[in-house]
Amino acid sequence: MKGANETIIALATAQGAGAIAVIRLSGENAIGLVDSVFKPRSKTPINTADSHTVHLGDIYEEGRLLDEVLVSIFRAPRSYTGEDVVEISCHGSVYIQQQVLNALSNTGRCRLAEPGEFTFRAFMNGKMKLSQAEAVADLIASESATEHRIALQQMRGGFAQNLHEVREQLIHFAAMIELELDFSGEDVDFADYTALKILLSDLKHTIKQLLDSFALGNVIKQGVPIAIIGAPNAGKSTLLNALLNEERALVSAEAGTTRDTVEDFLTLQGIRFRFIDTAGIRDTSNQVEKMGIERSFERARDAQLVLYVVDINTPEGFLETINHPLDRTQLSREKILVVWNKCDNPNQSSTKHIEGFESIAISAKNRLNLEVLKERIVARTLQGSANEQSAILTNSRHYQSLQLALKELYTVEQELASGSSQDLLSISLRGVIQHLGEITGSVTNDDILGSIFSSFCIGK
Ligand SMILES: Nc1nc2c(ncn2[C@@H]2O[C@H](COP(=O)(O)OP(=O)(O)OP(=O)(O)O)[C@@H](O)[C@H]2O)c(=O)[nH]1
Ligand SMILES: [Mg+2]
Repeated sequence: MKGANETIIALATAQGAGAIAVIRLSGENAIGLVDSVFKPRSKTPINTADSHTVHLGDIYEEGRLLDEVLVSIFRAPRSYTGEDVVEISCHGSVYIQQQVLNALSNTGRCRLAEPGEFTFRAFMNGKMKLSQAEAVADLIASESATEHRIALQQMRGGFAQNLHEVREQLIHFAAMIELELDFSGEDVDFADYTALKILLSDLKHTIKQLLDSFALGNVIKQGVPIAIIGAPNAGKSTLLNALLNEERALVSAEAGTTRDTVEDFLTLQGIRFRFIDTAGIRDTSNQVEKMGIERSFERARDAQLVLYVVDINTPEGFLETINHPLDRTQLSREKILVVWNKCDNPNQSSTKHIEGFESIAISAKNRLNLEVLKERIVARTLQGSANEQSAILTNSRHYQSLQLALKELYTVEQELASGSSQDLLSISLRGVIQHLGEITGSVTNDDILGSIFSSFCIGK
């Protein structure tokens, strides 16, 4: 999804002849934008209206009445997305609804929302809880999404439930240990310590994996970074433009055109990518170009995948050039996808296989093989990261809770190993339960009591 500050617009309900359709806008200038085409009956402009108010009036485009509508105002942060939101309920035919939508987008001050983008914004603005994590899939996926979307969805679901189940078991153990305290002196073991150790070790593994996944979770929110690297004139900027389908970066036959990095978002198969065009890498005495090249290295290092663009007509220096960023940035070879560009030239030499690198032949200029390249980018991204993990952590609060839980968990393990007393053990175990509870729901001591009474009938 593109710029987060833009106002977005979409038809929010099903449309049909005679039905009422709701057009929703969200963003900084949503209210001002609607104000520019809306004449309220009350004569008081909606610009000054309070949050959660409804206004009857007419929508005009260039003096022409389009429809009589109801306009609902929701001011930030008290709205679905957390931004200023306007909902326009209009009637009339599908044609009229479309006209109203067009009148708003024709102002040039908003753009059509991508699928799930309202939810995405709600999530980014902290309007959504973990229990709604399934919606995260929607926010990054397009409606036409494929099995990758399902894969992502599955990755995202589940982990809260898993932690919840482990927490329940820990509560049971804590209850047993506390019971032993009540019977102290009688040397009875209610708790199965072997089972507890296994459970803790599994939990440790799960938490570590979740903590590791946080980097990827963040990456998904920010867009998976894909750096476009290579020698000057290889066609990096042309490739960026071709992928984005717009003239985003300057292209010229002169080597050293791109000095600073240029980046933009593109959603492929439901995954949000951030493509970064960089300055061509070469030895130069020009200070500005040098600084640009320094940036190219940085972007390559931070990227999830590096598209290393090589002009197929001048592939000779390939290994020297590629070794340069490899040496400089400790870039791992697995992160590189070699893109042989300019494959439209009839006199070109054939592509060379380079040991240790996956490569693909395209023509950025003539848009040859671009779809294959996109597919490889998606596949490499899923294979490189997502597939290894069953769940992705995206919330920094959960990240902190899990870190604390892990710390307490180490304490419990130490105490178990050193044969600490039950009361110490119970305190640290409760610590783990507490921090897990911060993610899955609240924990009270009643939970522990409840478990005692439900699983045990003391005194009977
Ligand atoms: N024939 C052909 N020419 C291409 C292709 N891609 C890019 N070019 C041309 O190659 C030249 C350089 O393209 P750019 O996209 O500016 O190259 P760059 O890698 O961004 O170059 P720097 O910014 O200088 O590092 C331009 O004249 C492009 O039109 C291609 O697929 N085929
Ligand atoms: Mg360039």
